[in-house]
Amino acid sequence: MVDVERVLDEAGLKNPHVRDYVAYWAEVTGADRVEVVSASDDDRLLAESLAAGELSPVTGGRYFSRSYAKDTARSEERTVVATSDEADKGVYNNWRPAEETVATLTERMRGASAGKTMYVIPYLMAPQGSPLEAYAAGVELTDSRPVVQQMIRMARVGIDYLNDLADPDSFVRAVHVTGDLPNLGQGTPDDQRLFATVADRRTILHYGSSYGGNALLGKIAHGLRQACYDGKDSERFLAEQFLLLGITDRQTGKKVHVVGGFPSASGKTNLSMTLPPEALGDRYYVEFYGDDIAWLWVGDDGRIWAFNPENGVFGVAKDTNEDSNPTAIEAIKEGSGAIFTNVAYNPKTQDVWWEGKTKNPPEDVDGWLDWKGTPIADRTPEQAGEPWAHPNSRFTTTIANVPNAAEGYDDPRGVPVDAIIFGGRTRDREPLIRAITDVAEGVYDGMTLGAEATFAAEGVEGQLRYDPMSMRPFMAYSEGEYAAHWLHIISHATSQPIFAHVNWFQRDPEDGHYRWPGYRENLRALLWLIQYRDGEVTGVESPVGVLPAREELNLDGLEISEADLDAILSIDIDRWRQEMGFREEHLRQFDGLPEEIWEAHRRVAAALEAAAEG
Ligand code: OXD
Ligand code: MN
Repeated sequence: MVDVERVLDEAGLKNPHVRDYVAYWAEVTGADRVEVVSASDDDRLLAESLAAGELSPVTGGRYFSRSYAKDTARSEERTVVATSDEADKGVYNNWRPAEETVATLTERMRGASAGKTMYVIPYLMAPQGSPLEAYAAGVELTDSRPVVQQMIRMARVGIDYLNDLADPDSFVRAVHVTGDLPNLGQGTPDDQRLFATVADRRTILHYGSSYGGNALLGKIAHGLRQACYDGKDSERFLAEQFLLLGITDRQTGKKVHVVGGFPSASGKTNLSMTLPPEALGDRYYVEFYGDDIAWLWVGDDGRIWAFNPENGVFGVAKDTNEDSNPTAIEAIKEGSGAIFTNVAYNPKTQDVWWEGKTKNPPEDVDGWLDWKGTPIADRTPEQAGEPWAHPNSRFTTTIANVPNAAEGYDDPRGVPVDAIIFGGRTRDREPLIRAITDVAEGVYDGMTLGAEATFAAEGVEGQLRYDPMSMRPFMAYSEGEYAAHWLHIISHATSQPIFAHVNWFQRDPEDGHYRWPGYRENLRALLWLIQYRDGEVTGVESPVGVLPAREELNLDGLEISEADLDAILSIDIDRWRQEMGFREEHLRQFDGLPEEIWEAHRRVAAALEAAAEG
């Protein structure tokens, strides 16, 4: 038996509730050792992991890790939200009763950390001193040392965050047990993995994975799922899978902040870290606050305020390069301490590579191993086309490494939000940007957000996979109540942000080329939005919002054809009418959707019918 009391005394961990919690789970999991960690332990833990072969060195003080081959992504089917109130059941949250979920997980975790160390990670998902601090503290217990290193990059980690809580019992209890990965039946009917947020007990129990998205409990389980629940329960805030960025106009001195939700693979990380287009670089300065999570609340001044609860970036490596995201490349360069997971690795040169890092893979394949550890040189001709890196391979780095990180990213007051944008991935219907000033219509737009199914097999051609507010995998309670809570929070603001829907992905049906160049140029759409909000331009009314008049969009230094510009600054009424039918079906799934949302839907539908009649 570990002498938990002694370990906690030695670590100076005084909070009695935390002590009881650690002692309880040390006993259940049967860990051989308990160790309390802080960010200052990073170097020592890295050295231990290198010695143990859990990490491999990458040039310039960076690291590589490879996870078990069947454990490389979040598992949405195995992820549940549990509470004691069945009314919390939604369409997407895989609701389960709290009691039996805790019992099942306690049994799975029993003795499962035998022989291992249980690390105690006190963390805060907020800048210290923020008005939402009561919802931000947590303690993750994990039996994986690489999870500790990732948490140190992704959250504020240290014992002081726990000893000085206003309410010493108000911390999230987050337990991560890896389990015997080769024997968990991943993807079979007897899958043993289970990832539960027991939201009304503020307890997170994740069993059966060491992949970051399942194992870094501060990020997705606490920062999104638990906080989504707490925000509603307290009626104080929204926790969303949103980026947060700032744009400063050096000419006028005006600074604005934008938050935005984008379904996976719709360019959220790239936009969050964007630089201004080359030709506008002297005038505008873009600052990074966060790429994945924002908590939003109404400030004393009646505006919506936001911060990013994270302290790092857990980004998808694929297609990250000097053109798509130069700031990310800078944030993971030598000296950054970045950790790469499931990329291709070369132990001889201590280099890493992923698809899209450079146009072609390294020419000299000597030493290169694919993400499974198989030498590239040994590939058969049939295997030649297989990716070197896993498509969900990742980099983990702290925000302080991002070159355009905002000076105020750590400010506990957060920043005022000027615009809330939603962005899908749509080839033919969504214009470049449409502004929405009505709050209910803005929330309605978020509830009908989606991305085109990537393969025809995933859905009907032209029909979206809906992902309300980009929260589909993180929704903690029912969608109807979720929409009501949004309306409640936003309409309490006396000065409301403008909403908009953006789409960088329209294509020419003839040859398939993207009509808009994307990446840095996307800032042009946001600049128009702010001008529209400030009454500097009038835009063009449409049934689905206000579009930029072409002369209003700043196109300095951009080459784009007239045909492409026409297409992205107009709407296809017939495709929109078809979409309204899909939306109706989608919204009907949700019990208790507020009448304001249905009214918004009917208003848009009626405007489209009127436009069709001409
Ligand atoms: C995600 C992530 O899976 O941010 O959404 O990692
Ligand atoms: Mn995410």
